Amino acid sequence: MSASESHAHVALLPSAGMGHLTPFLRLAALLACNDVMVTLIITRPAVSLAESQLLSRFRSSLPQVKLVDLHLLPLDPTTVNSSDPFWLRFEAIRRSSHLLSPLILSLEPPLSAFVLDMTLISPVIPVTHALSLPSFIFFTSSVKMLSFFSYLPTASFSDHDDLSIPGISPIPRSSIPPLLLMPDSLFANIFFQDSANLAKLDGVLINSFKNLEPETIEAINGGEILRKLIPPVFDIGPFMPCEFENVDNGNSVVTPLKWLDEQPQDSVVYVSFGSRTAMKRDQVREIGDGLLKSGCRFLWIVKDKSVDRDEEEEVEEIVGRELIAKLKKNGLVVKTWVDQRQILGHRSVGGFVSHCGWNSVTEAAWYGVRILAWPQHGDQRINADVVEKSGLGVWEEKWGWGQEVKGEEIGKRIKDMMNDESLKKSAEQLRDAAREAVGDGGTSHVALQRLIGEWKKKKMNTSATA
Ligand code: UDP
Ligand code: G50
Repeated sequence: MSASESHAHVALLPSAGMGHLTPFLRLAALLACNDVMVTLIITRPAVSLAESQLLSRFRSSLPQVKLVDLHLLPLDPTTVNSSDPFWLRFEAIRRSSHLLSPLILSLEPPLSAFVLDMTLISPVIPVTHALSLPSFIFFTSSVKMLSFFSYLPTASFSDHDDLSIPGISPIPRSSIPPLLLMPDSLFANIFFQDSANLAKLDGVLINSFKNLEPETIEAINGGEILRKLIPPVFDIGPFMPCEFENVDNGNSVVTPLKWLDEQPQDSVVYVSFGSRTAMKRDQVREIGDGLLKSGCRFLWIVKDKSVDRDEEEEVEEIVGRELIAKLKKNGLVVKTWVDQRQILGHRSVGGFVSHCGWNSVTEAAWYGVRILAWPQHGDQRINADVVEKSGLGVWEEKWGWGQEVKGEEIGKRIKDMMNDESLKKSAEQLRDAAREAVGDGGTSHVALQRLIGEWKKKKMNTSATA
């Protein structure tokens, strides 16, 4: 049997931003380790420096994965109702989708399946269908968000109602991504268009696992309504953070890892709002005040620009010199890109103040680090609910979208979270469940093998009919 007959060959098409690229690269690594041939389609140019750097580390660490470039057509921003650089790039990829066809045809051996980002469904499906290519999405958020994504467009609910989805706990109106309630926004346009095309897919890959979202995974697989709206779901997470993500912060005087090495076990709270959430200056200062008041040791990543953060301003100017001087006694404040994987995996880190981007949630679960959820936008309140219900963390629901929270309250919540022994235990139990899920015979391991088996069959069928 030739290599092309014994292996599945899949192409992956991520969307823009670290929150989409990172899990796609982890998926690529996972598939490559499971004997799948992987071609990764890279859209050029990248939005952030962080993405370009991650890609170059990935390229040298996994040379068996083939990288091909897709050069995007320029996008006229006046034709799009958004100023968010990441959503503009999603739209640019969508408008360049027709360029995929010749690229796919040039790949050898022929593909068994195509795995695209969930923000690219409606423009890419016609391309893959015209080539009779089985098409899957990788949904880079929670299963709960997937249920919401599939169900919202068919739901009728009034201005004040919570959204009831059969089989899962209701989603309060206050948790709906604000941009979805603005019908002309680019986000709402893409969301509703893509959701209507969900049923055309052959399957959905998702970075989640049974114990993290038991109720929702059950409702999707067994429930009458959701099963009809969503193609087969493969819960194959949590994806293991990988070596190629290693960042060398070597030229700073005190690197986060060196500093963490000197702290007692389970004593540090790590504070980060992901790769693209910029905080208002006043809120940054309230967080600083809250950290002081918590009395805890902390590693705080400050970010006040949405793209990258190695901009001109020093952290002293953003936080304020006086406050920084006080903060230095009990913690480390940085604004460079850090390797979150190594931080969450460090023995001295016990808690995580997180915006609940889905990658951060799954990484915290993987390392058993308890979360204080503080969602900022998009899917993050829906994810925060998952965090709370699973026992991975706590969520102060009344901290609303974009509403300033005072230092006093932040400090109290951090202190409570760090002192909560039962929360610490339940987060650690979730870590054990995560490792069991991806281990031999675990639910995610079985789902992955089933998926790869299906891809191989699809491949055989294609050659049989050729
Ligand atoms: N991340 C990191 N270092 C940073 C900021 C973020 O390694 O300084 C990683 C984090 O571990 C996660 C991703 O970037 O894998 C961010 O994705 P997430 O879904 O948590 O949030 P987003 O940035 O998309 O809002
Ligand atoms: C903001 C963002 C990226 C992103 C999300 C944001 C999600 C994920 C769910 O809110 O909410 C999702 C969004 C759009 C879509 C399908 C699924 O078309 O910058 O992923």
